[in-house]
Amino acid sequence: MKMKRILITGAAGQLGTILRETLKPHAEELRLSDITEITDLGPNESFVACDIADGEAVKALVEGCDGVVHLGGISVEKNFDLIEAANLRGVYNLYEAARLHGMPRIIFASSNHTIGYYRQEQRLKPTDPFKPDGLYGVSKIFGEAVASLYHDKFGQESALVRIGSCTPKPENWRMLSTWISPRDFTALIMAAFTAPRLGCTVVWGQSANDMGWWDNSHAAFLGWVPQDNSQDYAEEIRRTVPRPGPEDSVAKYQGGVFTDEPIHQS
Ligand code: NAI
Ligand code: 15L
Repeated sequence: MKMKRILITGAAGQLGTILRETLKPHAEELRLSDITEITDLGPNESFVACDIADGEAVKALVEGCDGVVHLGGISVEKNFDLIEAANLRGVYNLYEAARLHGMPRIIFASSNHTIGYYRQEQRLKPTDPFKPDGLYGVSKIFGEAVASLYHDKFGQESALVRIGSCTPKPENWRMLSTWISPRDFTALIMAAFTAPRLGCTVVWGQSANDMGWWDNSHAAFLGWVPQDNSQDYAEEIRRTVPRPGPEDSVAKYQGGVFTDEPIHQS
């Protein structure tokens, strides 16, 4: 099924740049938005400059879209003021705008940093308690909570994708567990947009990695079956990337080096 218009917020970023290409065949139009201008627009792309902290601007942005991929915001650990504007106000503005404009399904780019303080030996289900590794992770928990509220109160459907690490291929030892390929992420987005029922569902954003930590069996009803496996790159990583020591945070905690971050001051 081809969608009419998919909105991608944060479209100028790392993931947005990848998904612009992979989502192109699935929509008549991609509405790209960011605070950073995108100038290399393709034939089925349009660009709308928008700070997601600006509620009125977000309302105009969402109008006429039948699906939203919400990537915009702060994507690493930063001070609270920055996170508050982009990730807290931003996600609230998006859900208010969606409520006003027919409740298009939202794919919310949540993160493994909602649970980053779990040890790597642990295996997690979506119902396990949060263990954020910083204010960034806390902001993604807030986003998940807003999505849950708007689902229960208004019926807004969302996929809360706790993305591990989305890159063309895994780049280090930790990513052998956290990696999701762009192909699998794109298929997940389209499954969430097209499934007869989405509800408000947490999905671990991971490929079918032999070394994965997270159980996605609860989300089988979406019909998403990831095709890629970091194992295909394991030998290359063992050969080219030095193995971290067992006491290094990157080998100890699921959130890796994010657990080493201080609370940044404004
Ligand atoms: P990124 O930092 O490359 O892109 C984020 C984009 O959001 C940037 O283009 C930035 O200009 C834009 N942005 C920042 N503040 C904004 C605001 N106030 N209004 C509008 N746009 C704003 O991040 P990346 O890697 O592309 O990640 C995309 C999303 O996925 C983020 O929400 C991130 O938290 C989440 N995520 C990404 C993972 C990954 O592996 N890349 C893993 C887990 C979560
Ligand atoms: C994230 O949430 C970040 O946005 C991304 O830049 C990566 O650091 C990723 O998690 C990760 O944990 O690998």
